[in-house]
Amino acid sequence: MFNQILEELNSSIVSHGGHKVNVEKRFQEYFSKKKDTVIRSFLWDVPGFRRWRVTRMDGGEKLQVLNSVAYPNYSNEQPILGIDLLWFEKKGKLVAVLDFQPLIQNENYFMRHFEGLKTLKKNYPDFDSNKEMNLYDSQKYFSPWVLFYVGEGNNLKYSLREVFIDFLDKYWLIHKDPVQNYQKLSPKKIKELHISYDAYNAEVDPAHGLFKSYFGKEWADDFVQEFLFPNCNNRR
Ligand code: BLA
Repeated sequence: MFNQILEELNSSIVSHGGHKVNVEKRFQEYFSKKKDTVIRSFLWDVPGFRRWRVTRMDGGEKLQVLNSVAYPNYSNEQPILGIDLLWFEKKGKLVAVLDFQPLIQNENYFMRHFEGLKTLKKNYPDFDSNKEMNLYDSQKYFSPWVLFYVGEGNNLKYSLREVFIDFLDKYWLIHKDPVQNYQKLSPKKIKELHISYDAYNAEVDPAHGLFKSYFGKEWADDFVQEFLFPNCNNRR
């Protein structure tokens, strides 16, 4: 279900000057103990970003995942791009979360970066499951306009691919045209917030339990701490 969306993501990154960089061997591709599931990860070097990671998990009709996080440079206070798409084909259940993940919950900050996402939220009213967020704290690194769908995947009103393309386009817009006329966060502060983003997510991400069951505890621990959220141990 997500191959096409992954291709859209890759070509969008390339068209913005990105190129693939090497991923450590043990995280590039890893098979489950039963060999029926594979997880592959990619890293991109993209102008304006300090890290852009992409993970695709293929567990057949049990579970498909496309997950990506893009961290802007520490000199840029714009939100972190967060994408988490899960398709449980057997159950017919889709979980789709697309957000500009805010570094702080502040009106002025929202005004600087969220006009585009606000528009999308109006255009896709079905992506409104915010209230059901129970694993994460919706006040921590989620925006009030997070596009969040949980439910039947087969009769979604819109094409997920179109929503995805729209979403990415809006993110590139804030990247190219940052609003200048407000006080910005300092690079030092941005770095601290990126570090606490990783620390928080390494702690709560439901992926960890899932990875443990498929790939074993040791690999799961390493993958979460060293690949997904490598800044998680940098807290002083
Ligand atoms: C939910 N994400 C989930 C769930 C799983 C994953 C298993 C629970 C699904 C369910 O409801 O049954 C899985 N997360 C993954 C995987 C990876 C991962 C496999 O990181 C890594 C490859 N999660 C993110 C990002 C966002 C995010 C970047 O990683 C933000 C856009 C959001 N995932 C997110 C949210 C939920 C979720 C909001 C719903 C959880 C809740 O109800 O609080």
